[in-house]
Amino acid sequence: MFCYQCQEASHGLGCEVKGVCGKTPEVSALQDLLIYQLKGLSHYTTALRVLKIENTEANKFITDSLFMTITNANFDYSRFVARIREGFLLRTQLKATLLQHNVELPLTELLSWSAITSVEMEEIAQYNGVLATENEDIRSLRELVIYGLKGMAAYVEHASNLGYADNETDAFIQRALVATTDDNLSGEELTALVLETGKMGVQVMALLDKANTTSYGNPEITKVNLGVRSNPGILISGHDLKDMEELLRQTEGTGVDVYTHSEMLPANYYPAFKKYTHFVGNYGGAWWSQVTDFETFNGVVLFTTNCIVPPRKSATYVDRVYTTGSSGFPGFKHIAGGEEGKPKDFSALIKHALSFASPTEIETGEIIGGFAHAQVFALADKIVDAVKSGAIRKFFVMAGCDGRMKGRSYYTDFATKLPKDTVILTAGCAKYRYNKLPLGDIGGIPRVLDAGQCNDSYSLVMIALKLKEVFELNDINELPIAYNIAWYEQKAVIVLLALLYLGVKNIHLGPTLPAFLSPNVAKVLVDNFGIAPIGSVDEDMKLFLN
Ligand code: SF4
Ligand code: SF3
Repeated sequence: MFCYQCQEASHGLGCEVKGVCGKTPEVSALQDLLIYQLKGLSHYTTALRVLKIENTEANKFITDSLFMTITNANFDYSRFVARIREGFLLRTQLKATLLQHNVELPLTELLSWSAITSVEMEEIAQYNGVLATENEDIRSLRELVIYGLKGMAAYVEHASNLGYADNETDAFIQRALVATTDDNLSGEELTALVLETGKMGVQVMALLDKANTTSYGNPEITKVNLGVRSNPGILISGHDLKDMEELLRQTEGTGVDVYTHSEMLPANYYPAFKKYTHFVGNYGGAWWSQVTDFETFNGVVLFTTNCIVPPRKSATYVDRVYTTGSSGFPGFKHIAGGEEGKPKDFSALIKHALSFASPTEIETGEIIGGFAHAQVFALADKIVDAVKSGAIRKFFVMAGCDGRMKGRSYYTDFATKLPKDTVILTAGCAKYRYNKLPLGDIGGIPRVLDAGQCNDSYSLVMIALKLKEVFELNDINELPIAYNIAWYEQKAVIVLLALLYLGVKNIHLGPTLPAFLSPNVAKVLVDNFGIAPIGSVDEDMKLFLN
């Protein structure tokens, strides 16, 4: 196997024996093969699009499959085998439609390979993974695009679950996948594609923002309870708000309480979810703390997306964990999507939840969040006054991901050491490094403003653009905003590309730079965008504040 798509890539280079994330070489091979298959399918869908034929089934297959290969989303070998088999059927169908229009694509290996058994699949994967591209710069650019597409696909899936779709995104994703198979594209052309990926990233995040806020209202300032009640509970994790809605609806009146974990915390900020009296609050920390949080939670857990951590051998919670959507893990029960137009059926896990004790309290108190764009715009006058009077000296965008790596204590230390006249703007699970610290407020404005999930980084961009307008600046980089972003998986990649597309410069990225950036590609990012790795807290603090 070879995988270097996330921040945990072994030795900062890539996982070759087994994923640090727990991904087996067999699952890694099938994920590679699925991506290879998606590239082939995209050749067909792109050719069909020239004939003005849109295949919605293929669009969904491609985005959902990309999502399945995101770090920590799906570890289930059998789901990938089934998926690839489905892909073959789809390919036959797409090919037939093209033939009906007298179009036949040349049958290259990419468009004609087949495998019947899973062993054959693994064999074919050996030659078609990441390392199949020999030139390290071209490989780096191709993978940078693909990881951006994976992140984008996740957001597309969430929006589509709420009924918001946009064919332009599908067309782009598939065109970009095709481009990663084109040996004639130069480094410059691929670099342009990287930026175009960022542009589409902005569009997709805007679509998801619209889907979320139209469906559930604008997030509002909310004090989220961290304690527990005495009913049995269901802990919902991941990012899918449609699943959140369904779970709340179906648990109402059953005697089961609902708590959020990790990236589902921002669900607490939405008006439409607040009306449920059995929605208690948030339990535990960021995704990697699940290995202890799930033990003490006692009840049923539902993963709607990443990040799943393979349970330890001693884990007692395995039989009470469920997955749905693109997520999966062998040994966890999977709840498939409802039939066309029908909601998912969570009755089995609700019944299961009733057989457990209530959660063990691991903390008490509240955390505050809900500072997405509409809420911050409502406070704009107050914030602008605070900046003008000097009460707020600088904003620090510290969005992104959290992770297990020891060096991530940097972000806790950084947040702690920031001067009291600075404000942190955050989104994504990175916030767990400092969202429970007593950092206080500036004239009633909390010093940590949490906009929501990683996709809500879009809100942070909206806020920056609003401030640029209010202060009548020409360039977003003239604002008193510094970017100190933490990354882990591919959703952070699309967020980063989106920021680059919007012209944000001098982003500091940590805790380590991506292994998939070759020295030359990293140099392009440094030279053109001023991207830099993090240093020590004290050095960085000095740098940012001068
Ligand atoms: Fe390694 Fe990350 Fe790939 Fe897992 S996803 S195999 S940790 S690089
Ligand atoms: Fe976190 Fe996995 Fe990226 Fe949505 S839950 S930000 S790491």
